[in-house]
Amino acid sequence: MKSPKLQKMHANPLTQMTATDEPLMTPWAVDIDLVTGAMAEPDRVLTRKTSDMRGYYRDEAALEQLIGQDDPIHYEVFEKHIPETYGHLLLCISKLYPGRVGDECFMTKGHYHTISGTAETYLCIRGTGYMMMKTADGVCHSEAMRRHRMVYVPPHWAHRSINTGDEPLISFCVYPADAGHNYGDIATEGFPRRVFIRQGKEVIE
Ligand code: S6P
Ligand code: ZN
Repeated sequence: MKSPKLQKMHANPLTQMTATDEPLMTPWAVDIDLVTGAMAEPDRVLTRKTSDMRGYYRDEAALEQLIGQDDPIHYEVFEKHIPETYGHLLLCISKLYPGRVGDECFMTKGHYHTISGTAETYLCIRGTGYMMMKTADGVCHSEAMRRHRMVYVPPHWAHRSINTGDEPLISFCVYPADAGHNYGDIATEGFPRRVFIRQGKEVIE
């Protein structure tokens, strides 16, 4: 448990205090298979099942049907333990499974960062889809995701991954460790565009 003084210093970059004020972290490394996206020995795995996605898809009946069948996993996030304080970088593997809710492609919930002025990079390792992004004043922008493509999510953009393919959409993500996740605002606002597969073709509307 950090002292209140240390937490305050890290919450405010203007103090010019850095993560080196914390106990010194020993450098470390992790093996990530760039073909399968598997992270060796993650410290934490966040799993979101279909039943965690109520309220996110257009076709609520189709979602309930899927939950009633076998409530499949929508996505998993594999992380290493890193302090969520100013100066550190969080890294994770995000694995979004293929699937449809009705004809809408499986997607992540999406979020703004709690510290809105923090960016994120997604390096796509496998799969195909989109990164759907939106600002608080309603500007929407999507970028294609495919193997070897990196998407830069600038500060102040809510972001959601969408899997349009038949295999997992896997990305390596890096972002400031104190960024935090704000799910509430984008859940209320919604993203202006959704992605569907109809008669074998992508439809964005
Ligand atoms: C974290 C980063 C990803 C997502 C993950 C799941 O900032 O953007 O690790 O957390 O793709 O998405 P979500 O919207 O449920 O957090
Ligand atoms: Zn993020």
